[in-house]
Amino acid sequence: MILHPFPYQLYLVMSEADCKGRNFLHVAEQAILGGVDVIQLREKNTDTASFLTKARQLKEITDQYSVPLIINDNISVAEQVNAAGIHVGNSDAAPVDLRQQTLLREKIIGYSIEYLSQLDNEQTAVSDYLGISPVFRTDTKTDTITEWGLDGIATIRQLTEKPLVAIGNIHHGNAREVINAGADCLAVVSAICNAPDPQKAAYQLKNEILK
Ligand code: TZP
Ligand code: MG
Repeated sequence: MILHPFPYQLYLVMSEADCKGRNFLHVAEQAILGGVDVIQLREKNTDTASFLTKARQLKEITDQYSVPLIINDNISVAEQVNAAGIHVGNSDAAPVDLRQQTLLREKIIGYSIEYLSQLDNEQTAVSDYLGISPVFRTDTKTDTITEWGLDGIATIRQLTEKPLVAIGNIHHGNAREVINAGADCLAVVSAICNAPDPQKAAYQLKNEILK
């Protein structure tokens, strides 16, 4: 699937654990009602059977609202739930190989960028969007390499026309400047999953993007 122009602006990345004891399906639904356009299920340290169960549950919610569900780095889960796409990082399955899988050929493939050199590679060429990972340092994911910052987004923006999804410590206080720097879409975990009111948090983020 070639997403041109990129139709999403607010992207929720979540695991059950990210919701810290709250019902993740309820958080997802509230987030959608607040304006989230796309959801990625990113289960780390979870076996495939349990990942699949969660993905099936979440897919019921996302389907109700026609919101695409993206699966982080698990081809089997992505295929079994007929997800809208898959997201991978630099050390995961390669987008070029994913694109060759019959069931993923027409799906969204997202690819996280941690080095500028990745912009020129064939993996970027076959991906539908690039994750700018992370924009700011975050406690949610600490095994990261490059903290891109606003300048990094601006640099990448000049080097590629691929849709850019910014992630890493984005919240409603910095959302506008991340968009101004050149991001097409903002991805968040804690700004929504840990918000007292996930629907309101999504709504406020979306408002900043649309300003
Ligand atoms: N990839 C890069 S940073 C990150 C991921 C999955 C976590 C972002 O979480 P938060 O809570 O929005 O900073
Ligand atoms: Mg990964």
